[in-house]
Amino acid sequence: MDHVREAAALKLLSLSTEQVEGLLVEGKLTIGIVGLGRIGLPSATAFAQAGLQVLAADIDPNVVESVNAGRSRFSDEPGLNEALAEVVAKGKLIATTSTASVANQSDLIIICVPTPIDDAKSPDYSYIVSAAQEVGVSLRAGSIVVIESTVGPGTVEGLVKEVLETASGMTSEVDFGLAACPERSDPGSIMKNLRTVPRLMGAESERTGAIVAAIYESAFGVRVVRLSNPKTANAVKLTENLFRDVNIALANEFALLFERLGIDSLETINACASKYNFVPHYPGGGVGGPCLPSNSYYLITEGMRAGNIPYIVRLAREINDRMPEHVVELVGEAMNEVGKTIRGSKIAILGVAYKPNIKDTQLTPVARVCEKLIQMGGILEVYDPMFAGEKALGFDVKNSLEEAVADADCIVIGTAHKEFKDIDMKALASLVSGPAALVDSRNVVEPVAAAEAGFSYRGVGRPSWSPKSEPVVREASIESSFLSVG
Ligand code: SAJ
Repeated sequence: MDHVREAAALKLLSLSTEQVEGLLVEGKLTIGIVGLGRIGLPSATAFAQAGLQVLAADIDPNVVESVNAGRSRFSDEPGLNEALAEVVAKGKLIATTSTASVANQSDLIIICVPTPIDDAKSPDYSYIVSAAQEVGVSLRAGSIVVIESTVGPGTVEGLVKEVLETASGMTSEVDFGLAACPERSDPGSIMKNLRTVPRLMGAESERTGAIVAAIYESAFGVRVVRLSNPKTANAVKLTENLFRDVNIALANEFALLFERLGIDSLETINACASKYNFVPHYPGGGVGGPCLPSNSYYLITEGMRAGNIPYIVRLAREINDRMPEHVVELVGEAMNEVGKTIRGSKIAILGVAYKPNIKDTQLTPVARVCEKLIQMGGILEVYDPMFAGEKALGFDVKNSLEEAVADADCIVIGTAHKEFKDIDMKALASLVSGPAALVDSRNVVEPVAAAEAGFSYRGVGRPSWSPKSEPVVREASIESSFLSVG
């Protein structure tokens, strides 16, 4: 092992936590961030706001240029733009396309690059491998590497460590430290979450763990939950996301059943929430975003390797992935009720983002709804306040709701943006080519109000209403109970 490799000005790995805390107070630690995405950029900004020097790398030169100009592309992250402009102006955050220079000049290097899944639904770790490769080549002895990207349990101790050791010619926990500190921030409130949500951290050694914990606690003022090793930290991260995906699937399954029993699943969920140990999750048009639709497959992949498939996790994916088709079924039904068919009809889509008040369509379930409706001959107009006047999902997004719904035969609510919360149903009904259908895939509008305004109303897990304000019990049909056993 060539220990002659250039040593870091200060060998972070060999310092006591007291020494580290001293350097933190003096702002004498350099933090390297690799990947300036929705997690990396706010993290870089927050570390710089904590008085630390931050060097940040991104493969996209446009991203680097805008960051060095103090501009962020995440207009939907409250507090980020102002904070970024401030720390860049102070010279506390410098961006570059050179991962090598960041690795070579930083004491703690944090990798937060995407970990998507490929078409075969297997984890695609190519971004994290190339980042680890580039960091490894320029890593200085004594530095510590932290993985914030979400990965399968064992990937940090396995694949990532191997790449770092091979590229650097050094040994983890001898020449450099390695830890996992999976991000837990909610897109749309990341700057706040960074300073309020306790962090998870598992390191390859107690020493590295203590140093990394000291840095995160000092920089963000949050508690660090120490786990016994990186794979456990990653398992915790996946557990909390899959807990969510599985409970959403349960809510969706109940919703499909309750639609047939004429029971309002929202009423049931709100009543259940009166019990102390019930965690409400809500049915809807599906599960989107860069996290939940992919995270399950990290665990399923590890499970298959270990000969123990997490069936509930896999089934939950199946249930949630079928919800867009159910929304299309509701569109067909509601339109039939007003004597219309999807083919040749104008359908207004309100909201394409994968969740409310965010400018992000990654793996949005609305895309599948649109695709299917177009295949069935529907003519779509789209309005989303986060993309007004811009392109999203290949659509020219209208500048206003009114523009999108004008003369529509059907309205589909795809995302529960706050702008849609208080829509005046009667005013809306005056704009459409009545009688029209309204399908709410996100429980935004009041069913009765929609029916009283003359819409044929359908909602996921909600009682259906005809335009004459009469409740409609949906007919049982085999294909809808797609998981009917036996
Ligand atoms: N959804 C439902 N019903 C619900 C909640 C959500 O259908 O009751 C849908 C949403 O509409 C959306 C999808 O699920 O399409 C994901 O929504 P989300 O609120 O989970 O949003 P993400 O994916 O942006 O954030 C999740 C969060 N995880 C947890 O809350 C456990 C966030 O805290 C994580 O940091 C993030 O994943 C991540 O990066 O892993």
